[in-house]
Amino acid sequence: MTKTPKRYTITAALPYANGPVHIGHLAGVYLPADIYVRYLRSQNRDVKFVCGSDEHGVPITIRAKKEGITPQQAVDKYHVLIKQSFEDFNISFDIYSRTSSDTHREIASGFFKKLYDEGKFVEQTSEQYYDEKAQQFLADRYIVGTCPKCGNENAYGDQCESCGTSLNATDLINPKSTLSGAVPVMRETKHWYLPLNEYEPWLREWIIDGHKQDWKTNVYGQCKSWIDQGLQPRAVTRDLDWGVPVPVEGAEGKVLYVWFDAPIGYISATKDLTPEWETYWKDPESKLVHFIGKDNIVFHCIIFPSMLKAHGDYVLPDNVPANEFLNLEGDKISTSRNWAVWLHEYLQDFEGKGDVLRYVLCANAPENKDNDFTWKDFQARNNNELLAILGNFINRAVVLTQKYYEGAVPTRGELTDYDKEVLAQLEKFPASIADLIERYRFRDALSELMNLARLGNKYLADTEPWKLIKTDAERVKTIMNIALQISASLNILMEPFLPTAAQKLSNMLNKPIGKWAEAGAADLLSDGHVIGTPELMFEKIEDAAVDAQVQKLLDTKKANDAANAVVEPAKEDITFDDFTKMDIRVGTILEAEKVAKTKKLLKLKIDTGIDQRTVVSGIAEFFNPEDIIGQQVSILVNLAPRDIRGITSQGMILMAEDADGSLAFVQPGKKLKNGSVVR
Ligand code: B3M
Ligand code: ZN
Repeated sequence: MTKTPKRYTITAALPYANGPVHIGHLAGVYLPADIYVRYLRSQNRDVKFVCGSDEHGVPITIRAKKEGITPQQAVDKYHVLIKQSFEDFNISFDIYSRTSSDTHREIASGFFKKLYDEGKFVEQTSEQYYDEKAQQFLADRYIVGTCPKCGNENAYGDQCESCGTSLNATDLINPKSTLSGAVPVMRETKHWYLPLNEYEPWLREWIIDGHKQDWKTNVYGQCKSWIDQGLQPRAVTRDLDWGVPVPVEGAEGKVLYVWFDAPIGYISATKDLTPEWETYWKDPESKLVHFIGKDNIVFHCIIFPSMLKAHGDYVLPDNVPANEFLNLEGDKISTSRNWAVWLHEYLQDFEGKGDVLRYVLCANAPENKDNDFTWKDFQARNNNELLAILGNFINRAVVLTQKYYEGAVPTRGELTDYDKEVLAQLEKFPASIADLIERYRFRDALSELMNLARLGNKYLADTEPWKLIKTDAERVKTIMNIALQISASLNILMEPFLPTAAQKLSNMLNKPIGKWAEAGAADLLSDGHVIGTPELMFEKIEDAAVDAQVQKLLDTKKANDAANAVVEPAKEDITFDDFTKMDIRVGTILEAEKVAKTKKLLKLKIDTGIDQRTVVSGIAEFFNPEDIIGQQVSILVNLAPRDIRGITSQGMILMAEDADGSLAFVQPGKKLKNGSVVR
């Protein structure tokens, strides 16, 4: 057995304060981190859980520009929104700080200054991409191009988000400014570089030799391949006006690279939290764990550790349990395409159901591979698992106790072999769940928790106290006592995953949520203890609720398609005579009805001013017959009559087709006399 660390420093990636957070963030980073921390607290471990907004870098200035506000206004706006979302989902940070704080500026500056003074950087003047139109150097997301590693055409100047590789802007093929679209020119500028190549032997030893066993294969594999490919010096300063100023002479107008300052934000957040911050970061007996998404692996496993190593005072991460990505209904989550379930919107639509999302995202977490979130799965997991397994068991235990014993926990009589077997199984759950959590296998841990609820359900289904009550009331006391003990253990073990539901259960059992070490015991609830009133822990989610969410996504897709639709190319020229051959008039729809056994056809009667005639039109999918009667339309009256489904159609109504394929009438801008000529 490994020794229990003296204390834990747990970090969750600092989200850029450039937009709200979505289910991908929650599933990938904040939920697993929160489960881990809540578990540690239940084990009475000394733990600090730190996070905050990442408020520097190009992602912020780009957002501000898009919204026509200052970077400061942008981070102020999103910091508040993000912080609130985390609170609403019970992510239990000990502090949620921000990198624009004074503490952070001080710590980040000091960090840089120490490395600078000790000659840990290489100062180098080189040619960098510059946008002459925008009069700016093009760092990071200000420049995109093709990734030399994987061919992704939208790789940033510092990283390709497709393959995760960290890049220098000069690595990009066909670089383009995202500020003006211009092809950049080269211009000289001076920067400070962290010579990662010098840290290669050490990284090799620390990661490749040292963490092969305990780091996740996806994390270890990425690190190994980068190290094997050879590491390059990495610039840690930028020519930008938003960020922590570079604290040395001759660096006017330059700031720290956001990926230099942001991870230091973990340290400054800890300083804002506690005067003992240094113990959490400097004492070798502190276990540092970074929860992140896979696109951040290089920064947390290679670059930040090299910075920490260069600094010398700090501990290194013990583990970096990065997750893969969560997709949404088969498509990559994307802020720019609005393809996401935003946390604040979820709670507007599913009030009080934060735990349901926590459950679904953990049960389906992208721990080892990318995974897909679907609303059908969300509904099924709520109805068939949370409600049918966990909720059902608790409900039976609590309701029957109220009914038979007015809420007082009955005394157990002699135990059958089956009772003993169930209690023996119960006793093993805390250790098996703990073991999985300690190894960052939260999905499996949750499924093990549900197995305990299953055990409870099976016990009740097998013993049928509701039948036995008529024939053997003494036996029922034993059964209900055991069911209640299982409930009490569930209460402790579920808390890291489902904190709100756990609080509800605690109220129902009239007992504060105990600590992990107590769970599994057969006597958590003493004889005669009076439990509280039953309430429903979970509610059924109806089809209509998830259908509405799917519809919302379909609408998004439609809007995206329309925005991206390409306009049909122009047809060949025709002569004026060609045009005048067409006799187009304004007419009024007098009658409209569906053509039987067809989906698309309407039979219309039109007053063309010349006559009243029948036209068959393929517009039934877009209009109700009763809605269009009385409308004026344009009609081509000299089109040769055609037989459509046994009806003679005399002419054609002019329609315009929208990007999404929907149709609209081409109508006069004011009411005209029927028969007016269109030319
Ligand atoms: N803000 C990137 C991101 O939100 C970055 C993480 C910083 S962690 C120090 O994906
Ligand atoms: Zn790539």
